[in-house]
Amino acid sequence: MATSGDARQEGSVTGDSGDHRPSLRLGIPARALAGVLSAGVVLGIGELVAVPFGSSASPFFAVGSTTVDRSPAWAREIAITAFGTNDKAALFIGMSILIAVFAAVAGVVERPRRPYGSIVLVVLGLVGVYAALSRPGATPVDALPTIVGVAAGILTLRLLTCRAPERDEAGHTPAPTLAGVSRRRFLTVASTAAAVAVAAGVAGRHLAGSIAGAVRNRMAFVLPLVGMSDRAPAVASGTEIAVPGATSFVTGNNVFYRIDTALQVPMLTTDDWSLRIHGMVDREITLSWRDLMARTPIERTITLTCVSNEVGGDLAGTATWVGYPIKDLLDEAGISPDADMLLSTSADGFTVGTPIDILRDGRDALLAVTMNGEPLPFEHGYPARQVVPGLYGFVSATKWVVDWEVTRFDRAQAYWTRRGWAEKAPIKTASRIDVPASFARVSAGEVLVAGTAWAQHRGISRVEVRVDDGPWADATLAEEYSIDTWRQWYWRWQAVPGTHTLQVRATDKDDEVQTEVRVEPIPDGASGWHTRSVTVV
Ligand SMILES: Nc1nc2c(c(=O)[nH]1)N[C@H]1C(S)=C(S)[C@@H](COP(=O)(O)O)O[C@H]1N2
Ligand SMILES: [Mo]
Repeated sequence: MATSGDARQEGSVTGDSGDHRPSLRLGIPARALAGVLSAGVVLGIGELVAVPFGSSASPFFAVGSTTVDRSPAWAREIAITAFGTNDKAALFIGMSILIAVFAAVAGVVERPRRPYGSIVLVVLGLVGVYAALSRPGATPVDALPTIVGVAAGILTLRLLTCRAPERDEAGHTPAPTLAGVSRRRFLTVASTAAAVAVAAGVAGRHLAGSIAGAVRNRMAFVLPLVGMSDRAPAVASGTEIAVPGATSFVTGNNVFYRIDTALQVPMLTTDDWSLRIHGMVDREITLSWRDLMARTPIERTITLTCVSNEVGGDLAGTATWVGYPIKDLLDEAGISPDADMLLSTSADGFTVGTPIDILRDGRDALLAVTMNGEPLPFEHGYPARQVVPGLYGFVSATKWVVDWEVTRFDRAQAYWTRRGWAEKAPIKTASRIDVPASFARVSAGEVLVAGTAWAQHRGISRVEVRVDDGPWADATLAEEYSIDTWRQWYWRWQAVPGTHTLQVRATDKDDEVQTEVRVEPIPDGASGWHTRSVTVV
């Protein structure tokens, strides 16, 4: 193989050694190829970036769908008559040919100083942006995949067709020209661009496909049937105070707080899912989805709370869950008497350590599969997550859980414990003023002060309110749903003009009064009384 290529000036046309140009011009076919490869990069990168936004944000599929939606009925008739069920394939092939033609032209007309080809790519990109933004339910971020793709495509086109000016022998920097690019360099950049385009496109399609598979799987999910005696009692009207602006007793799935370390929400199907129970057990078991569904589910309404919740914060929510008692599943495996920790792991490797005695003390610790009458939303752990009344989420509520290792606290450490958080963390008694809003202006006279309080698995027995450090007054408690849920309260305040400070504290059913001592969430939860300033006019 000849190795003199670097010294020799290579190119496909017009040798022009007379004017000290370092290399030769690229021929038309090479430039056309450069254009097509750049368009491939636009589409491939666009496909990959579109994954989190759904395929209607992918430049290619957005343009395809918009074409289908906008084409007149007769055109569709013709397409269906001509191509039958291959009409979509025909559309995609047609689009690809059209894009390739424009892209080839773009490559041919690209100039270092006059980037006409880049302009062609921008125009094609605008078509993609227009299509993506006109899909049903589109938001401005749906333009992002096309914009990022076009930027990558322009970069590719310029790398392939333009070369940074080099100094000539006299030391002058020549004006940028449609400068030559050595064949070797062209081939390297071209094959890299092709590889990037294909890899990004394939990866994007694959990820989008597995996401679509998980979405379909969740849509086909059959809610487990819960026996009459295992249903959660309905939320009685007395459980919910009728104060405008108050937090609703049950939190909707779409407004339920979400806390996790997952940059990409795991998208499992029930077929992908299994739960391996191992470690200090009598017999290791792996439950498939079908195995789990063969067990008897129960339904419970339980309030979850995040340890990161600040005093007065809203990282708490109540939902009705259908799930399988964790205790029963552990008993099937047989727990060694020496074990004291259940180390649970999610599909994305997050870990949680939960005291086994708590899981087996009779409380409704669940491996939950539904939330408020639907399959778990993906962000909340589809297809299965833990819910344990009375423990903060980081030590109990593993989402996308796939592995249970029965072990000991002196042998294993979970994700947040390794990062300075507590190893055990029961939920601290808390109370929160929800009404009036922070820094609200209210009229003098009777003002309703209302909120919520929680001490999961102990229950709330009393809530007191005070104004400007005055005497504590008993608030009226809403009916208790159960000791595992929050409890609403209200208090009628005879407000006089001025700026006032409202404070609340709760007492749990162990007669422990919520502590005034303010601590930060780390390591085992915030404490202190929630205080709110209100102006009365
Ligand atoms: N897999 C996984 N599960 C997790 C977490 C996580 O980061 N990854 N975070 C936990 C924490 S800190 C909390 S408070 C709850 C929150 O559950 P939610 O997002 O459904 O409200 O999930 C818990 N389960
Ligand atoms: Mo949390």
